[in-house]
Amino acid sequence: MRSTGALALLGALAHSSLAASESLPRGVGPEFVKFYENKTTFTCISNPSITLKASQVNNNSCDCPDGSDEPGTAACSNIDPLSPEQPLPGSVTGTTNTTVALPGFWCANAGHIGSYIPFMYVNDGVCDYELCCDGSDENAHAGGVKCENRCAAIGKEYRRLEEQRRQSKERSAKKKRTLVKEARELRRRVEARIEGLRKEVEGLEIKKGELQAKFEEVERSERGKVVKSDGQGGKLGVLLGLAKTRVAELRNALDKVLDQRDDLQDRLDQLEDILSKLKEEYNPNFNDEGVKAAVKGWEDYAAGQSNEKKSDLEDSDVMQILKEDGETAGINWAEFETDDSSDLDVVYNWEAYLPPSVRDYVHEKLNSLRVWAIQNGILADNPTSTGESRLVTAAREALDAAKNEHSVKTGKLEEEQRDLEKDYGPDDIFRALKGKCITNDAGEYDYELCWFDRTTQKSKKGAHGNTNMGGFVRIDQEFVDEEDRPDGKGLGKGQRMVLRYENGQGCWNGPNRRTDVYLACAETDEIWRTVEAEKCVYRMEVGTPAACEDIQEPGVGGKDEL
Ligand code: MAN
Repeated sequence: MRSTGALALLGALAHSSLAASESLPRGVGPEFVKFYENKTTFTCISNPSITLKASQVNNNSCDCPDGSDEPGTAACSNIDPLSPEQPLPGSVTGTTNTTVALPGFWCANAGHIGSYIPFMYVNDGVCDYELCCDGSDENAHAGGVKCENRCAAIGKEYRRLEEQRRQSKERSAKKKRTLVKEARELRRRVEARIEGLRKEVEGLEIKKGELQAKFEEVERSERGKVVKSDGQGGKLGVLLGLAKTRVAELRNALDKVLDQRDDLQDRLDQLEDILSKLKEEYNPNFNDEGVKAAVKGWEDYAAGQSNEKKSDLEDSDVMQILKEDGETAGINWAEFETDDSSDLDVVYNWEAYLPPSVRDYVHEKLNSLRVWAIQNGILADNPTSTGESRLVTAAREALDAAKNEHSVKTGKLEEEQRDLEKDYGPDDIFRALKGKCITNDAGEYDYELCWFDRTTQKSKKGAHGNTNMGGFVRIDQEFVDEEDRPDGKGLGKGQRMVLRYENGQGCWNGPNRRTDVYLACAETDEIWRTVEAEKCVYRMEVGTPAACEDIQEPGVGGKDEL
């Protein structure tokens, strides 16, 4: 057996009965049959001016410049297009300026698949079963080598494997179709949620407007209620307000009366002074009747004064009353003001015992009920300790709740809209995988890939923990060209999707970790291998049905239905 290399260039051609014809020279491939059918002469394919005798074909001597007279020997192998240094058939060789006519020695491989092998492998004493399972390449038995025809067994095994591959492809394609369906359903759900949220947000905008108007109206009407503006409610509140005002009025009046009294006392003292001086200094020898009567009157008055009883009200008592703090006037008003608990508060406070999940809902419902009941006179309004009427509080809370709900729902709506616009790959397929994780064991570490989320390096040595190798950012396309692997777990050749995961944990003295996840078709999601291509830059090769080609579903559309 030989290594592939140049052999890989060979295109496997369909088996042709023509090529197997006994009448043709050995090694002629099906597409060249027409050049060899004339039995008497042979004309060089690319040099029609040169005609040879039929016996010169396959006589082990290279007579045509294009090598076409030796389709079944290695005589012209120096211009073999299948040898690595040689040009392809139909092209002009650089050195000899000749055109290569044949692609190689044709092995018909009856029972398997016919193919060309390089002329230099013909009769070289090695059985090239990989490409020439019928052993026809060693027809001269050089060195006594005889290659048996193994095409039956090789063909059978090949067909078995081909069938396996076909079935696997079909299963992969089926899984992919399932993923596409799931993705479609997930997208539909996102769209439905967006629709629902849009309506909710619209409704909440209206509700917000209504509650805003209601709040403003309640606030306005509450401001107009004088009795309630002192921060107290109910009958006691009214009484308290009245009593405070009345006491203040009386204190003011008493204060004024005392001032007036002191004023009059001054004037009385002055008059008494004048009269007592008149009594002392008047001349009794002047017989002035008026003066005599005044002195007599004064004497009577002075005698009466000394017998008069003093008032019960001591100045010090009055002063004590006036000295009290103007606000309280000796009464502990606060005792009445701060005790604002009522039966209603018990009702208001029981909400605190509800689980948080239902509390907001119940609160909002109760609030609207309360507002309605207060507005309709069923429930008494009962101001809070902050002095705001319960009606205003309830209206404010209802408005705040609606604002809050509106902003939460708007946020959710925007999030869903962003998600809908995100690139989830062809047919949105990665929607169906998002969030799911797969892991592979790679010696020192386990590597985890969470689709559209993050990649993680998990140290098996307990102390080192997990290392973030990057968060998902986008899908790219890259052309890859890799040798096929016997187990099929490889990227192969072609355009492949690459998921970029970036901005992982910082690398010591280096960049943040990142991962390139290369995808190829496989029946199940599996990390085939993870390598650290350069420090902290990881490359994962991953198989997934999501990267498979579409195959027509058997029995759906196409010729099957005709
Ligand atoms: C850890 C691992 C390695 C990485 C080094 C860089 O050991 O994450 O993959 O190369 O850190 O310091």
